Amino acid sequence: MGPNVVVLFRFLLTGVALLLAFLAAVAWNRRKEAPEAATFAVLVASMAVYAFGYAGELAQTTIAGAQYWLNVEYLALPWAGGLWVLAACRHNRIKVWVPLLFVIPGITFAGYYSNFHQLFYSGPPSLVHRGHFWVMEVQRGPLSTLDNAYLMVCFLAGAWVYLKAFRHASALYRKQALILVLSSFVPFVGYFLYLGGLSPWGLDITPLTLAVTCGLVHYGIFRSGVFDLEPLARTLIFNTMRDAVLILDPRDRLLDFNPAAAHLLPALSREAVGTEIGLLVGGNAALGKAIAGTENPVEVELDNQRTQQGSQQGNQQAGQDQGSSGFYQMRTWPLYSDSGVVGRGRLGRAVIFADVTAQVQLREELRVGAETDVLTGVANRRRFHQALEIECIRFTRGHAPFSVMMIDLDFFKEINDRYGHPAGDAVLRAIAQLLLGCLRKTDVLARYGGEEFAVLLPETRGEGANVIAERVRASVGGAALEIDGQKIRVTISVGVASTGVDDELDQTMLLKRADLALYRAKAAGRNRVEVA
Ligand code: GH3
Ligand code: MG
Ligand code: MG
Repeated sequence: MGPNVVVLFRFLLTGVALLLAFLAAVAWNRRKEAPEAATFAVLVASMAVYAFGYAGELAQTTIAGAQYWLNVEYLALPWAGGLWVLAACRHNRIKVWVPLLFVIPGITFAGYYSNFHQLFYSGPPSLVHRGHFWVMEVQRGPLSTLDNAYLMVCFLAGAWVYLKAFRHASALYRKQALILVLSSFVPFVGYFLYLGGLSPWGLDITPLTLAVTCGLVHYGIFRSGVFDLEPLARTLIFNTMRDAVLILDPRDRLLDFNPAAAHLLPALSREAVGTEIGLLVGGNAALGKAIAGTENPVEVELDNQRTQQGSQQGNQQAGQDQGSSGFYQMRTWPLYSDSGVVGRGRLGRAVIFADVTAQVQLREELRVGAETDVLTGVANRRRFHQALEIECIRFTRGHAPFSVMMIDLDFFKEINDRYGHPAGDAVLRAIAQLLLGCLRKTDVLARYGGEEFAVLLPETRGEGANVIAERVRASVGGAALEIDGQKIRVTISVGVASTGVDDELDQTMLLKRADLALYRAKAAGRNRVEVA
């Protein structure tokens, strides 16, 4: 039974040593991605030496043999504390002066191997049989005590750094940060038990606890992206910035996002981390395409959660437009590791959405404004000519016939003279509304000049246009407009021109014909329709 426990424990230690060596190699391989990975690799490698040396020590039954393996352990042991603190600091982007961390290890290392003036061990070691084990018993000198104390202080300092990171970590990194906090306490507890004589048979269980720590950190590296943990300042900016940011890995899987992004894209959640972004925004094909595409920057339209959720932000759009959406300028940036060599160590990319809704709305307002008559709100002369141009193209392609009407108010000067210019303006507005009421949605009513309107009637032949013109004339002529409490009557004269069947279309000629017809209507006594 006895030897079995010894064999089992040594077997365990050797396994731990091999596992640590493997973890060290893995971390070393990732040193380009994260500066702390190299430090971590050296730390883990030193722990492997420690565990390996201890496994050797426990197999010995002579002082000389045990001493030999203790010497192997001490190659690594003094440096562990400094390495642990350095890895923690590098990990959290805390600047430290590296030599400072290794002053005491340097002294204790030299002290151990020289045992100068018996400062490390005050007397010769002895081998005692305890439980199933032969264990070295040493008489600690001041340097040995310093060595132990420094290791403990370092374990605590590392734990403190990780605890601080945990407190500032974004919600997404809480889990990783917690793993690191816990893992940094485990070896401390093990070492404390050993020094306090509380470990079974007085065995040094530190190598075992270290294996637990390294295993947890290993889990962090492979499963939770511990080395991708954001530094504190960057996390703060990331969390409070108004632009929505997604971080994607090289295979477009979601790694992280900020609160603004969660606000914008409800599909984002902690559970969604690791899922391909295309699947997450599957409902919005345009967005998925934009994210996957190479165009940069690109403008995307997204349902605006803020406006949909109601008016707590006082957004005026919310009331009038339920399905209101926002416009976002999307940019993507490749992300590189801190070692920063472009083309190497690419970690993924950031996708940033800047809210440009206000700019897009302004642009739209300017566009509409450039085409609208200020007084009446109907199209202006410019818009009329655009619409006419398009209709002409349609006509020459497919011979879709259309008509135009030129409308002029009769004796409008007298209205101005009698009721005043503001009342004249009100009459113009009222007439515009009357005309709109007589027309189809596809017709284009424009204020063409002072008291002159033009109407484009798509897909309308001469006969149809005459009917509409007559309806319009009768409607205006029969109406008594209520302006400032007074009833005002106005009549209009209308000139109509239409495209013929085999016409060579001349836009200017068509308008001129309508104008001539209008002139004839005026000459024939006004309040009339004349056809070109
Ligand atoms: P008719 O067309 O029947 O020959 O007579 P008219 O009095 O309408 O003819 P004219 O073209 O000589 O007068 C047009 C008037 O329309 C002159 C101008 O004061 C008025 N007018 C033009 N633009 C505006 C405007 O924006 N507001 C107001 N209130 N009046 C305008
Ligand atoms: Mg007139
Ligand atoms: Mg006129």
